[in-house]
Amino acid sequence: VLGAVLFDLDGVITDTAELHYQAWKDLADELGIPFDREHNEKLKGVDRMTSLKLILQNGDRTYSPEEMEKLAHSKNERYKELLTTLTPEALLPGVRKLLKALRRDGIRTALASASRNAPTVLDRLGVTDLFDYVADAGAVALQKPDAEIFLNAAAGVGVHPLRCIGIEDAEAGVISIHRAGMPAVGIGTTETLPDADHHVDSPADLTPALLREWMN
Ligand code: B16
Ligand code: MG
Repeated sequence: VLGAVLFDLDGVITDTAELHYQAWKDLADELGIPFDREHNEKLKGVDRMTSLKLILQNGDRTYSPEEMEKLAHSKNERYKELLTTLTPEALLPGVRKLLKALRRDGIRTALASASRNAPTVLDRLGVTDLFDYVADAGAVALQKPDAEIFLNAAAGVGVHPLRCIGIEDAEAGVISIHRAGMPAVGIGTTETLPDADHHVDSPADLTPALLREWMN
């Protein structure tokens, strides 16, 4: 029986990847490090400090932990500036409808995002009150593909992991869902997300009935 649906944020609820890209690109340009959209794909679902390390790898010098903290901070300030441009129009198609339908059916909803800015993003999109719980990415010790964030989200809504289903657009997130013992719905294809149990092009293709069916 389906008790809760656990959502990833970027690529599932909205496409913040483009804003992350612009913020990282500004930083990489300042440092004279090559960085493009293709490289940005590798940062999806990856936490802030790990993303920074992946970018700095393409530079020709090393950075102290203090310098890296500063760089991560400066990227985040830029990202937060860009977040002020976000409006409910940036919600991916079908998301609000799905969240409302789940609520009507008494199915709990939680967010399992690696982003520490997730609460701000939900506010800007106007969907904060449609989530029963938002996992705190800052309190998670082990990032995706570890199970921790999805287990934390399940605990937050008080539903046993075996009664939860996860929705992801990144392979690391799909693995994370599986490690938490849940079926994984991939927003993508069998090529981009080979491990997902079910694939859809967009959240608009999802209904409570379909998600219930996939629990069995
Ligand atoms: P922040 P998700 C992830 O969100 C993004 O995909 C990833 O690109 C980003 O670096 C990460 O959040 C951390 O974000 O810097 O805001 O804490 O896909 O897990 O919702
Ligand atoms: Mg994602």
